[in-house]
Amino acid sequence: APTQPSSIANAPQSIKSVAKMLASNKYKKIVVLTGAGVSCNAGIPDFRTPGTGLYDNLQKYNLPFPEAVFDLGFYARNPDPFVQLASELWPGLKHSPTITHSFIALLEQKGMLLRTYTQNIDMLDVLAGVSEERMIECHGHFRTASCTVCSKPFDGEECKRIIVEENRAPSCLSCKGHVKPDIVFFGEGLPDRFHRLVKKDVRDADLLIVMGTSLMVSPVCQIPDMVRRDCPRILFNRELVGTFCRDGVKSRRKSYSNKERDIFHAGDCDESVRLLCSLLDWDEELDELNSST
Ligand code: CNA
Repeated sequence: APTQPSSIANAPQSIKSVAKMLASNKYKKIVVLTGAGVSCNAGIPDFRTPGTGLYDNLQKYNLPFPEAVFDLGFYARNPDPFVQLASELWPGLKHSPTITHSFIALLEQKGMLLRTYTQNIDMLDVLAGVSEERMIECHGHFRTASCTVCSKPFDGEECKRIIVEENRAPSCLSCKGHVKPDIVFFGEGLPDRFHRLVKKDVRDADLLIVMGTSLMVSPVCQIPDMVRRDCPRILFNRELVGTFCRDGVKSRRKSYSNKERDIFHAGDCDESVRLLCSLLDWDEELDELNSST
């Protein structure tokens, strides 16, 4: 008989349990929720990881507080820090989807994905092949732009050119206010699409997979507490976050406590996803998807 690689034989129980669930054919309405952690391996820093996170590396911008870089009031007075940051991190220029992004696209390909909610603004899920229909970019994206004063739309390509090549904030053609890409700043509302779909999605979800987020930003951080009580919750993250519990202890009841329904696997989400896909024999499909991006 073929021998299994030792990494599979020694896979931790948490990953084995998730593999068993995904292999069972029971879960066809998976809701995925991601944050900056899933893009760290693509070379985009997250916010809050001590040392490497963006909030620890903003000294050169001389900000009064780290969040100012995404603050509407501050942008009106001083758009330069955001413009500099955006020109360095503009999506699609330097960064490619990670294994975790491709895993989400694979779930869609297999007909198991109801929706993926990302807090990221890097558009890597789209590049990985997740369809617009299955995707909610909760904090917006860089494809379109508008005026921060009068909300008038501004050409997205022109906004990119001015920020990346001229390193300045574009001016609104009507009111001369500062234009910015349509990513959600602190104090701004989330896109209509989020509000339109979230309530039904959490009701319909049969499995929740959360990856690479500190669950600190509202209202997205509430999603894990909005799914039905009988919806199992999986967390692939470096640290335990939100209301997730460390050890899931299964019970036969219909309504579970978090302790009973949660599975937490600590570590790098790409490594967790890779191991999971090996157990499921999905690794070839995963690699194929990832190398085509
Ligand atoms: P965050 O608060 O920085 O948290 C990131 C989380 O991911 C932390 O819990 C980390 O421990 C964890 N983490 C980091 N690396 C890994 C890894 N390789 N594997 C597993 N877990 C990891 O970021 P959130 O997304 O929770 O915060 C929400 C903000 C961050 C959103 O508004 C985003 O728009 C914003 N953001 C987005 C990007 C991006 O688009 N790539 C980058 C930086 C910040």
